[in-house]
Amino acid sequence: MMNSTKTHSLFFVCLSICFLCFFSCTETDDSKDMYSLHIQGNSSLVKSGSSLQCTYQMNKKTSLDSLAIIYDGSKIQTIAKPDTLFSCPIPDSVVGRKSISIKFYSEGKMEMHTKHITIVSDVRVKLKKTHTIRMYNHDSEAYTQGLEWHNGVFYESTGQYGFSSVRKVDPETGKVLIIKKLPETAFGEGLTRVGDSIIQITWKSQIGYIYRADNLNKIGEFSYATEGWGLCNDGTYLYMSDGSEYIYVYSLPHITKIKQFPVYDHIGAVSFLNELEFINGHIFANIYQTDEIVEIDPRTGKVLQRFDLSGILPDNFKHRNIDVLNGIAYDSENNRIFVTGKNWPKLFEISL
Ligand SMILES: [Ca+2]
Repeated sequence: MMNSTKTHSLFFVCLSICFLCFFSCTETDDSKDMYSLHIQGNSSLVKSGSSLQCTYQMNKKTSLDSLAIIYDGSKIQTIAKPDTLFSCPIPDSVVGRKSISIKFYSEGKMEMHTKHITIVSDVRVKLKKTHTIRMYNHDSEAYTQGLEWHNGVFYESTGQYGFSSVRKVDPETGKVLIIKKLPETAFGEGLTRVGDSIIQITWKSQIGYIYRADNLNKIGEFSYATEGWGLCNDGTYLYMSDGSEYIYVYSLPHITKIKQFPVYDHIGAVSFLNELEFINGHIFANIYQTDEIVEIDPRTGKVLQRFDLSGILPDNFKHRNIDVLNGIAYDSENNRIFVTGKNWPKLFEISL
């Protein structure tokens, strides 16, 4: 027969186990989120400068003192004793994927919930037709990948393995004044002039070349991590495209990557950004495989205007090797814009 002391001990051990189990279960309940956050509407299509309607649900009986709204890492607003439906103001700034976090403050505790949203441009862009002002000759064997105007001549980069080059071209005749061939392994892409130098990038070899602008003698090389498509500069930064919706920003003169930003219109991301040109504070980009050029604000990534160049090359100049529109150049002294295409026999001055 079990003595009464042992019976009592066993009883207390069992009681203790039940007690511990109860409190550990209660602790698990305590760790459950006090709040749930919901964003109303389409979080993948939030207009820059608009307001996002948010709601929260209280999963535990508590007293909410205030909440703070954190947008893209910065606090933008605090609301005391908020209603369950509240507005999150979206700053009129940079487009793309952003985070929005809500910090709930209640009874000395803070709980944060984060959602990801996509900010599109608030600028509703319509396709605008361009007009040809003048037509020039262009080398119909130049697979144009980069075009720039400086001091009365065009600087041009051409592509294709075994045929890539950098060249200086007389605008009036289309005659090639100086040409330097690239290695067989390099596929020439975007090109831009910085001071007395011409900078050219290549498609997949992640190597860029630097030349003297006067004689196109190579004076340096540099590397980068993406594909190289288009290139332009504003005197302080180089802007590079890689066929995606991103533009990569490099500092000058040492070509060091600073950042990248995505380009969006009012519908979504604008990808296949190709040849670039910097004109009056904005970046102009060919959209690969289309007859369109977009105008981009480099401070926000928003598309400001969209231009339709379809039909610019008359049918009687088309031949079997004609490829897509590519190449934008700007003569800032005379405010002239030029465009051409891959293997196009003509080059055009246009008005936007
Ligand atoms: Ca250009």
